[in-house]
Amino acid sequence: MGGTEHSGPDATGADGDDLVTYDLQGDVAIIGLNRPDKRNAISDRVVEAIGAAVLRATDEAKAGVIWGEGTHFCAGLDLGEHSKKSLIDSVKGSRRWHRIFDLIERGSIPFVSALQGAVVGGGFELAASTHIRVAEENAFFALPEGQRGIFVGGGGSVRIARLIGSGRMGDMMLTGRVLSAQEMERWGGVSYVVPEGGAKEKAIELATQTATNAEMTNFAILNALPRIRDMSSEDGLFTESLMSALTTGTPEAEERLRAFLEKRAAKVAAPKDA
Ligand code: 1HE
Repeated sequence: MGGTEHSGPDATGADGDDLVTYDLQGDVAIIGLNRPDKRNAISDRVVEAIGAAVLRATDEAKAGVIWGEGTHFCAGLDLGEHSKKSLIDSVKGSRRWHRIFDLIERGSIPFVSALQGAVVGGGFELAASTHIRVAEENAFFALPEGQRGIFVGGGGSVRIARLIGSGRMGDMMLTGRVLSAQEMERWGGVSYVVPEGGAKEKAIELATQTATNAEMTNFAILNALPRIRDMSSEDGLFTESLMSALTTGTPEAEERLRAFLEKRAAKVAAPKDA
C-alpha cells in the first residue's frame, strides 16, 4: 500500500501502525482496516479513523474501496472496549458509528467493500453501509449480538434489515446462525462472490467502473435511492422525476447523450455467457 491516512496519534494502534490505511489509485481511494491481530475489531479510534479516511476519499476520489488486512474482514465491535463503557458512552458510541457510516452510505462517492473471512456484527454493518459488496468464497456472515447480550448499534437494524429483510436478520440475531458467502448472495446481502484472495481486486475493478459514471448520477443513486425507499410511492415517484430532470440538465449528461447518438459511446453489451 502506498500512502496512509494520518489523522493524528489517535489513528495509530499500540504498535504504532495506522489503524486504517489509505491509498489513492487513480480515481479510487482504497481504505484498509488495519488491525489484523484483533481481527479488525472496531474500537472508537478505529471508527474515527474510518471517518477521516472516508472524508479524505470524498474530497479527492471518485469512488472508494473498503477492505480488511489479514484473514478476516472485520470481527465487529471491539468487545473489550465496549464492556467497559457506561450506558451513555454506549449510546454515544453507537451514534458515532451512525454518523460515520452515513458519510459512506449517503456521501457523494460510491464505496465497494471487499469481504473475506469473518464479516460479523459491526463488520457486517460496515459492509452494509457500502453500496456494493464483494465476498470471497471463504467469507462468513453472522450477527452474534444475541449470544453477546447486546444489540446491533452500527445501523444494522436499518441497513441490514433492508438488505436481506428483517425476518432473515432476526433469524441471524436470534439463532446466531452463520451464513456462507453463497448463502448470503442468495439472501441479497452480497452482489458478487469471487475465489479466495480475489475480493480486493474485484472491488477495485468495480469501484473504478463506478468512478467513470457522471458525478451527478452517482450522487443521485447514493442520496435519492435510500430516501425514496423511505417515502410513500407517490412522493417517491415525484422525487424521482425531479432527480431525473436534475441529472439530465447537467452538461455532462448532455455530452454523454450526444456521444451515444453520434455513435461515439459504448453500447450495452450482452453478458459474455448469455
Ligand atoms: C476481538 C474481537 C472483537 C476478535 N473485539 N477483540 N463480534 C463477535 O462476537 C466476534 C468475536 N470474534 C470471533 O468470533 C473470532 O475472533 C473470529 C471468528 C472473528 C476470528 O477467529 P480467530 O480464531 O481467527 O481469532 P481469535 O483468536 O478469536 O481472535 C484473535 C484476537 O482478536 C484475540 O485477542 P488476543 O489478545 O487473545 O490475541 C481476540 O480476543 C481478538 N478479537 N474479535 C475484541 N470483536 C456497533 S454494535 C456491533 C455489535 C457487534 O459487532 S457484536 C459482534 C462482536
